[in-house]
Amino acid sequence: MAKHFHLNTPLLESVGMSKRVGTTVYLKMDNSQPSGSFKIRGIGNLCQQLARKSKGVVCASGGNAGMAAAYAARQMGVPATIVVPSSSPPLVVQRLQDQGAAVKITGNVWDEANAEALRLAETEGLTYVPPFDHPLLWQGHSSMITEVAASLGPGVRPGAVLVSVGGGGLLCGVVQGLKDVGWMDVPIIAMETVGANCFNAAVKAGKVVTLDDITSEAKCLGAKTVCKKAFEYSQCSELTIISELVTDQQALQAIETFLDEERVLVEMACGAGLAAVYSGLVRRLQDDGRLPTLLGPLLVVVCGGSSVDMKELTSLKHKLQT
Ligand code: PLV
Repeated sequence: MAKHFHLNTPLLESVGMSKRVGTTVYLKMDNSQPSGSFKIRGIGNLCQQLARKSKGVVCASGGNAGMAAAYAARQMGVPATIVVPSSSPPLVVQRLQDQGAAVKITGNVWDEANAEALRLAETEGLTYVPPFDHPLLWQGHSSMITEVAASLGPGVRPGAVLVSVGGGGLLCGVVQGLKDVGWMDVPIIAMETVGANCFNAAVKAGKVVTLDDITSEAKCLGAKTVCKKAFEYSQCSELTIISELVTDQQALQAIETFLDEERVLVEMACGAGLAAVYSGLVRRLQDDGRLPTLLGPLLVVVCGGSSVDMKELTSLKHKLQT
């Protein structure tokens, strides 16, 4: 049995992005994880620790946490039930089933699917796998920063890190990783889409708030409430976390540019992060003095995602053009 389920992913220099930002941009290619996203780092870690002897795991997911849970469960020979909201496209259901999981569609948004997953854990005695709110997830996700530190080599550190935020698990993992390697002062740009902006709403309100609804097409960013830890980090004076929003149109455009320039297809959740570069936001933050003029490279976490194929991309284009 392998020690972990995730891979050490490549760190690639992006010529196209570097040109736009005016400093070297490195892409941490977590789209190339076996489950299609970074999620396997944390969920693999959590499943290894909590689900080895389980009679089954249950996870509520916009898609990618479910893919990771299904993948980890299959590796461990444990059955997986994944609860997805009706907003997840059919291709996600198919991919989860192909991964060997039983799929249940409940509710319109992730929070409703999660209530059902918690109920199933209770009534069926299954191990509940949270998609973003658990220290074992953050510990697993932090491995991506340790890998980046090893790839960059001694003496090189990023000028900033760019991530997408859904429920905040990736953000918490990145913060933990930065702490682990002594890069706690490196600013983090935390990106969401308008309509899936629970972190930004919490930062603005000065407390954790619950969104009325998820109106963005970035369904995998669609948690209505950010995890408490992510909010606490946003309030921590030792950290610089810049919370910003892009529109769905900007996220979609970013996916297309990334496909053209890097030859990799990612989903909207990831497009939200990439859009910070392609829409000129990173440059603007520097011009406004909110982000220091980057001396070190910009590290972009390519979180990936399985909720996309050419058909889904075309359908998104139609939806967002009107
Ligand atoms: N997606 C979760 C939560 O959905 C899920 O169930 O798959 N990038 C991608 C490709 C993602 O799938 C997610 C989360 C994120 C970024 C954001 O990560 P988080 O939730 O840890 O902030 C509701």
